[in-house]
Amino acid sequence: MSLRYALIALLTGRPMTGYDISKSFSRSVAHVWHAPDSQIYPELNRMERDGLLDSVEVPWGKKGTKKEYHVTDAGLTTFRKWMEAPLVPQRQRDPAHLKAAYYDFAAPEAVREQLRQQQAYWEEHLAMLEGTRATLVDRSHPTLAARIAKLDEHEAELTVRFKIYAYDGLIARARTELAWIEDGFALLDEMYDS
Ligand code: VNL
Repeated sequence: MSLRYALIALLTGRPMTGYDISKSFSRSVAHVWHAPDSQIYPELNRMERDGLLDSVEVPWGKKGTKKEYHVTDAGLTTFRKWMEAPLVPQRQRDPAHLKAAYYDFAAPEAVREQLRQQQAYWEEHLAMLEGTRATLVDRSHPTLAARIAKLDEHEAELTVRFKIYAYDGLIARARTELAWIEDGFALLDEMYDS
């Protein structure tokens, strides 16, 4: 359900074709709400059917056209209502933590390998988040740059600061995951002699 809010959020920046949405989404909103293209395209259709988005045909290639989506007034109202509604806390649901509680059922080498894979993932993810954050700070992120082009400086500052705030939360989490993985290696070393 939140995917539609994530898509409205993106499209409040500027109207986009489905292809632009998919490309831009993966470099921005996906960091806070991951979704594959296989969910995005059908959701855009449903959102247009439900009146949250509207589309116009824009030229594409030599003779073709493409749908460019924009947020309708109804879409913006729906989004604002959701933004101001109470936040429902998401209960814990992470296989890494489920497994961690029962790693006594697995061979230590298998555990070590999974910790290594998790570590590689989080290191890469952290670097990506920090890189993206830097493009928000200097306002060079293309999605953000297009969004703030039509804003005055005070509005632009507000837009940018909240985005940086969101990334600071993601970066802090990634660092915590990495420290926790280190603790996992230390626990293996302590409990199994090699
Ligand atoms: C936007 C731009 C969002 C860059 C982002 O992440 C981002 C935006 C939530 O303008 O919607 O990294």
